[in-house]
Amino acid sequence: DEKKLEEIFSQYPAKVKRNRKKHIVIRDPEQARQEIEANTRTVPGIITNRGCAYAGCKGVVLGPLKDIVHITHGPIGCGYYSWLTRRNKAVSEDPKKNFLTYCVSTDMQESDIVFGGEKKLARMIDDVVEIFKPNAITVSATCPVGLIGDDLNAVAKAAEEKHGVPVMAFNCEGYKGVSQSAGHHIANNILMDRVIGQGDWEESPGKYPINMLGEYNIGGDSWEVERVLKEIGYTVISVMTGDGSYKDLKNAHVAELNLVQCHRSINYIAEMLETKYGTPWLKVNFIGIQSTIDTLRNMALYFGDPELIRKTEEVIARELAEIEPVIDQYKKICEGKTAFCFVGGSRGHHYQGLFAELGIETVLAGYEFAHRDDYEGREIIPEIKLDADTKNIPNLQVEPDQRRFKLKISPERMEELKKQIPLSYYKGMNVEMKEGHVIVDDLNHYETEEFIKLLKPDIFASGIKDKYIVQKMGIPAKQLHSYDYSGPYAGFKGAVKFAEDVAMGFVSPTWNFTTPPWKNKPIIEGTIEEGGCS
Ligand code: CFM
Ligand code: HCA
Repeated sequence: DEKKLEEIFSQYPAKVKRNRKKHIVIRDPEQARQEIEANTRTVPGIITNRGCAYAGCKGVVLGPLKDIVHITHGPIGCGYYSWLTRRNKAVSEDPKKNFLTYCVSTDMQESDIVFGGEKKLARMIDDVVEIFKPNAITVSATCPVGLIGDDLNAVAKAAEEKHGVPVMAFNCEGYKGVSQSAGHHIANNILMDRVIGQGDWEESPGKYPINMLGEYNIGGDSWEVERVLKEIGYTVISVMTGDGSYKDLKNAHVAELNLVQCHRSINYIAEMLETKYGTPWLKVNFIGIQSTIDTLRNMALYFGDPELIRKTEEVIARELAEIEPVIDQYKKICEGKTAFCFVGGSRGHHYQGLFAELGIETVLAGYEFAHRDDYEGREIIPEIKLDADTKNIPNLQVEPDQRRFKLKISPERMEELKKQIPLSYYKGMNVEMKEGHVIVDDLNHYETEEFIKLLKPDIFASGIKDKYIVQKMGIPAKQLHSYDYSGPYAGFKGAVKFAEDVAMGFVSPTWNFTTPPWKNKPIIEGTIEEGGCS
């Protein structure tokens, strides 16, 4: 396998080869540790699937908050191309307080770039307050704003004083980091500083209060998860940020447990909530049937109430009885196939379990922009060297809240629980991958084609940027970002929907009309000369 990898690398210039080698690991469970390089700059000229800091901040973390008007300060392109493409669904009890379908941008022109855009931004905030009366406003900076030096914070502060509405500025210029990941961190800091804890609740209105962090309600995922959680008896205080709101987030401090679905995008808030309010976080995974069951059991164990444990088992049994016969028919189609699973920062891991439940083995997986801890586990965090790109992002330090800090469980019980469930811990993706399987960080289009030729997967799961290239190679491609406009895929019913969509991908007659490259191209190439082969 190493030899075949060398062949792929041999096309690269020496410097690029040295770089890319560090981002690719062939899984060997015998080795105590296998280091992977991650969260570093993409080599210029390489076609990556990564996005920018603005995408991670405004697009991913802030965008789903429905009662806030999100202003993109910059030329129209950044706003337009981040408008509803992520499929984060939301409904509001008050239809006048759901602004997600709007695309609000200052539409900077050449004269604004030359003379500055602050006045235009201030006027836009005035208009937004007057027209929409939102619960809050965010202003996200795009690249040119940082280059010309508009002072977003000053404009936001003045507008906030003028209107009495929270106006939050995010210096998430696209170039602020090596990928979306920088934008997650920038958004996490300000949500923690300016939103969470601003509410006046001192206790939860219901039993077993939880926040769901890193769940963005793509295709309705969080609705399916909430359906089950509410059935069991949990009180969902807030979801960060799918179908979320300023109104809910400001009281997030009353939760007694924080669930972390996507570790990459929100581990900062999870940690800060633990420091500030004494609330532990639990790594959860609602993708896949067994992962959902394990997660529900872990949650029940944390609260430790026999009635909650009983109810959890009752709901699990009922849900399973409903879905098993349906999913079994799709399994028959999927059994024995292989997949590539390459997504942004957490789905590359989470979807492997669901694939396995359908009998599909993931032979290559990776993340666009996750960090080493998402691959190797949180224990390696102290070893990660902070480079200049990372140091560029402010690291918010929080202190225990004098009035509200409360240990939710005793330190002894916490230690006991940590042995059984992933409390304030994430083990990463790599330990779950089998021997010989390939882990690739920041996979690029050249490597995509080469690995497809080498490993011939039956299905390729990733995003819009490579989907069509892969399909033209004769391989069914499944978008795990937008779900190809389907979903939900989370929880019990989501697993069935996923099985149905994947099975449909395999049986589509389309594949009879395309030929994979290895079927019409010889594997060995050479020329025939008189007197023999050479
Ligand atoms: Fe987390 Fe996400 Fe993901 Fe992500 Fe994204 Fe996304 Fe993603 Mo696209 S927050 S890291 S920055 S799970 S938008 S909902 S699908 S790349 S794997
Ligand atoms: C983003 C959003 C994205 C893009 C999806 C894709 C999403 O990174 O800015 O490349 O298919 O999930 O919508 O990740």
